Amino acid sequence: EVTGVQTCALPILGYSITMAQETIDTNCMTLTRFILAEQKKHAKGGTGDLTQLLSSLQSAIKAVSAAVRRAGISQLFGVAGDVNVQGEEVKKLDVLANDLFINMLRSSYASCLLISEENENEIEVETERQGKYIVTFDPLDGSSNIDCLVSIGSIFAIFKKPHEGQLAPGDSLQSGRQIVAAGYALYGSATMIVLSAGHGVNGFMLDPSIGEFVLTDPEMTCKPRGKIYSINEGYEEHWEEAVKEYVKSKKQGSNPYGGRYIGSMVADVHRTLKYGGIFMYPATAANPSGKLRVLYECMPMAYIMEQAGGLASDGQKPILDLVPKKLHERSPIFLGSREDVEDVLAVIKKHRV
Ligand code: AHM
Ligand code: MG
Repeated sequence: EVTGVQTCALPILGYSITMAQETIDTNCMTLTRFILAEQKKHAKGGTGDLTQLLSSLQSAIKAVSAAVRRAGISQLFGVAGDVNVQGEEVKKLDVLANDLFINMLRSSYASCLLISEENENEIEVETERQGKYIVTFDPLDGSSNIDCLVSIGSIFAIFKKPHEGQLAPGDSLQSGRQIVAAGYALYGSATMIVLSAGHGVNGFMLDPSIGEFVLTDPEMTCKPRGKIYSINEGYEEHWEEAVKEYVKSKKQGSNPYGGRYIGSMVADVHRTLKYGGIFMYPATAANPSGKLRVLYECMPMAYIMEQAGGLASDGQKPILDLVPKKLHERSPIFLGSREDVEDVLAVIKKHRV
């Protein structure tokens, strides 16, 4: 006879997960260490000013990254001039990024002139803090993507003051061939700096546990041909015939290219560098010079691409051969895998004869 409640003893399933052991590399190649080593190798007798400058840029980028990561929480989104719950004025993320870049660069004692996308005029560093470098930058590019959490980035190029003595008008309008170092920071699923100082391209990922950028992508190269084209197709009707023909050709045949367009130049260029392919921002009927700015968008990206074995052209000549006449001058741009860029240039040439 069965009395009482029968209980069925189910075994309690217990298990333990062994988390991947966090290993700490006691000899990791941080960006600062890498720059120091590069300077020793390639700039014997250098003053260390570039190292100092790059280290200030790194500080600005770390702070921008931190701000980007908690923008929603700390109410950085929205319009500049908004007032937060404490009644303090809230700075829009791109204004904050600009302030960070300017303040860090100014206090590096290595720069004399700053050209920012956010400032109509160039910023002259106080005489007592001046160094020999001219820095152009877009502190937070991809503004339309900020509020929806899509990847954004910072872009920069470093030039030298072209002469001794006091700054003179036109010092900031140099050819891209004068660039000393350039790169970008991508605030994506991780924060990454991609940098070149004229000896190839290297990528460093921010390790938040130590607050350092660590070399993760050494000697980056852009493959000679990719399988992705990247352009804002919404403007197709307004492109020149050559661009229409080229983009159409990428969609035809049994093996069409994939289309990808994020709308943040840093993210689109970074993907092009990593996977190959082509990124284009051509002229349109309304904007015969395209949209992207020569000094702090086109040139730094062109420098990285050329250093990685790729190409960057305005449709006629290499972007790095341009000499802008105005600070915020724009240029059409076609950049990426060598063969892909050569293809579009061939179509453009065919249409111009
Ligand atoms: P921004 O400097 O106002 O952010 O504009 C630059 C951005 C680039 O990141 C991107 O490549 C391009 O604008 C996208 O423009 P569009 O929306 O016209 O395709
Ligand atoms: Mg921009």
